[in-house]
Amino acid sequence: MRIDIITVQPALLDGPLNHSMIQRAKDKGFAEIHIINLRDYALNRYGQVDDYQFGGGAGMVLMCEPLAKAIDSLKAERSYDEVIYTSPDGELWNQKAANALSLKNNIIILCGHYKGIDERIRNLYVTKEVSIGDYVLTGGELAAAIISDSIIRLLPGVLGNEESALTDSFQDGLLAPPVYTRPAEFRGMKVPEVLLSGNFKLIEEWRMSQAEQRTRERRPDIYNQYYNDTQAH
Ligand code: 6GU
Repeated sequence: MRIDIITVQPALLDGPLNHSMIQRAKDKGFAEIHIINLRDYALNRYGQVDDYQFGGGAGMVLMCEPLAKAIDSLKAERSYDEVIYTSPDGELWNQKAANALSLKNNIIILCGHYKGIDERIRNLYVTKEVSIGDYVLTGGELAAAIISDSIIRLLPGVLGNEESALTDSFQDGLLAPPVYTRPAEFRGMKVPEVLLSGNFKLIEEWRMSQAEQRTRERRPDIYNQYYNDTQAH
């Protein structure tokens, strides 16, 4: 899979996508991430990529021409499955959306900045608008990193244990159950007996009931969805 991220702040993406699991996914050839500096497509030698908004008001808007040039030059090389725009007014990002995008080959992520991008670019090029939550960020770069991370870790082979993505929180519609490691007793607190029993059927039942209980208590919205889905089967 290839992800091209168009941004006016490439440095913000240096850290999060160049370490740990995502770096390993790139090293192993499962994912390619290319950071495109929008200023390489600036209008003039001053590097201009934004301008005041028509109608007045505070805040700059990313201009049509640099964005169109940047996207066109990528599209001249290969076809893209999605052009994603990161913005607080997009659709809320979730595991289902990450699963769907992990099946694509090439995607562009356009990072919003300042007041956003000219509406005509959204109409002409953008196929999907994504928000990562109901709060405002200074720019879309951190959102692009989160979107990329959540997609790439789902690609087959990226996680060491193939099963571990399947047992994530949300993957079966529930939050994950509690986990424990050594020591079996810490400051008088013992690991639940069942986990030491070696009885895998009992362990599986315990984990399922813990996951259900935790989801019911913490995220009734998710629990109701899960409950309705399992009743329907
Ligand atoms: Cl995707 N971008 C910005 N700038 N703010 C956000 C967001 C995205 N998602 C939530 N807040």
